[in-house]
Amino acid sequence: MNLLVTGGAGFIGSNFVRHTLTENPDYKVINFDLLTYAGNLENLRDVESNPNYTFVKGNITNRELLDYLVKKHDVNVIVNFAAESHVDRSITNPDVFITSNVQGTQFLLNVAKDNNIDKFVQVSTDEVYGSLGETGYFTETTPLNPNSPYSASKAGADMLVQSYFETFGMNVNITRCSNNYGPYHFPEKLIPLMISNAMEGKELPVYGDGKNVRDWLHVKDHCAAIDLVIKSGRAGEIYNVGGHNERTNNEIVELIVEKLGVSRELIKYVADRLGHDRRYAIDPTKLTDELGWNPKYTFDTGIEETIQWYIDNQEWWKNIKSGEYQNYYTKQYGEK
Ligand code: NAD
Ligand code: TDX
Repeated sequence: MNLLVTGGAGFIGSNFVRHTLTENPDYKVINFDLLTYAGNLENLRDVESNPNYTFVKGNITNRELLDYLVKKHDVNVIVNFAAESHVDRSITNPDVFITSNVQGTQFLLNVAKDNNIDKFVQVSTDEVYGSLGETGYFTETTPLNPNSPYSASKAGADMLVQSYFETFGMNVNITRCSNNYGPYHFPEKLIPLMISNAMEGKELPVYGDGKNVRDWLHVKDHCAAIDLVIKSGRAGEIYNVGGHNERTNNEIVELIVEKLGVSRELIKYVADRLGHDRRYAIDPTKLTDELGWNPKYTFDTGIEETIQWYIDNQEWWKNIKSGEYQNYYTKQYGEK
């Protein structure tokens, strides 16, 4: 199998590239990534000399380059991770979310269609379903109801993917996963932001009342789910991915404070995110029943391992935090 993985230098993509090269030694992986602020080749230092791995820098809106690569490497499967992924950035600068997430997906779909690719997997998100009340779960038939420019762009992409199944009979799958955590998570997102800030003795900014709920899944369990969908997902189907690990943001931040042994005084309640979704929770029954997927990590072991990874890999996140990130941080949180 020759896999074109787009966005493979980001958080989930890099974990997926590593997973694939390890679990499927007969696959070839072409990692195609623009290396935006979120793309980082340091995430893949350990695999770069693997003969089954190739990296190409490029934009998923570059049809000619994609077409050339698909032909050159005889690609049979495309997995699309490439996207602008941070909700807060989509509130301050939505334009690039439409270009990369919507238009980029459509360009990729066309390249896949023109080259008769065997399968196209779109890595989507539970955020396309919008927000839940205190009870209930998102299933694959929950209507799309996105609330942020980010989730709206992902929902738009999902609809394009489905349209290529209905209109052109392309073999597509969409995965909609809940919040991931784990190694190489960019420190703008809640968990790595709180771990790294706590280690630096910085304030821990909690939006609103901190009672918003997210459903956390270890990134390696997500990668295993995508692997299964590539191998056995039924054409045209959507698969929700989640491990029933709901936590309020307050619980997450308090856990990090406790595990790192820092002062609770660092926790600071700040202005709420605009359009802040209250609760996400995934029902993964279809993935479990049809494809036999089950998460391997409990949240307790996963978060313990993740905190330890950030303790052991301070150079990785300090490099990120010392660059352009500082401008972002000051704009977002009003301090350095
Ligand atoms: P990330 O921001 O860490 O990585 C995104 C990667 O895509 C980066 O390497 C970036 O350089 C690349 N990229 C961005 N625009 C590109 C373009 N135009 N052309 C080529 N490459 C481009 O994001 P992530 O958290 O790893 O998320 C990956 C995917 O998974 C996204 O599609 C996201 O919507 C989805 N997702 C994320 C989560 C989560 O909790 N992080 C949950 C469910 C789904
Ligand atoms: O500084 C913060 N303070 C805070 O209270 C940040 C960055 C976040 N939060 C809150 C907002 C959310 O309720 O924490 C929660 C999680 O926030 P993020 O880490 O930004 O994740 P979220 O908005 O839930 O989106 C994530 O999950 C779904 C990913 O970033 C998306 O790419 C994915 O689709």
